[in-house]
Amino acid sequence: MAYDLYVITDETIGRGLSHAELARRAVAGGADAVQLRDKRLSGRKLFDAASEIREVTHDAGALFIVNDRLDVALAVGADGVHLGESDLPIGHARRLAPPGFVIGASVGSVATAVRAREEGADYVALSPTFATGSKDDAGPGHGLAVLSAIRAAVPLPLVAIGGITAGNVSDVIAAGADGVAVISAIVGQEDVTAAARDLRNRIAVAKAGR
Ligand code: TZP
Ligand code: MG
Repeated sequence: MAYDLYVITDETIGRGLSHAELARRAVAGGADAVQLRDKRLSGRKLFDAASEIREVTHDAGALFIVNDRLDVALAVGADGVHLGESDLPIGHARRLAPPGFVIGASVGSVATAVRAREEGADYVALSPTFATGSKDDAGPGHGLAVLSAIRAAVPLPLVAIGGITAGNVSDVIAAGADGVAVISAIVGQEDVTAAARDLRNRIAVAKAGR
């Protein structure tokens, strides 16, 4: 499972593009994973958007993760769900999910990352790694020292989320992240595909130099 470039769709940042169109442009630029995230949508509207993205990611061979909603993820045949502290407990989601279904967890420390693994998470995301304007309640960034500490303590794929840009992605990879999850650095750019391709290349170069 590759999480190198993990793009989160957000229509409020996406310059008028739909979730599915953002996903289409992101995977055209090499995104390995796409997460549908929309706190505004009803279950039905989220299901409709998720169904469209399911097709896009399936055709591209990219991973598809739904934020918050295990029910929607299961209903559309997504690859997984991303859960935070205010969502379903990981262990309960695990018991409802079929074998091979990916459960990702937002964490903010080594202790919460260790717990997420014990409960059955498949990857952990340090949230937020840096301060971000894309999530109202994100709080201050935890920073690269916490990222590296989680890397050393938790043998799971580690994703950095929050405030990742073309300017800092190399440092994030060097600090031990397996991948980066981004909104504004890709979804907020005029050319989503070119921005994805650029970030993907920077990640590959940084990994080669580790
Ligand atoms: N979860 C933690 S930070 C964040 C989410 C969804 C927002 C990331 O957006 P950006 O624009 O890449 O900082
Ligand atoms: Mg959540």
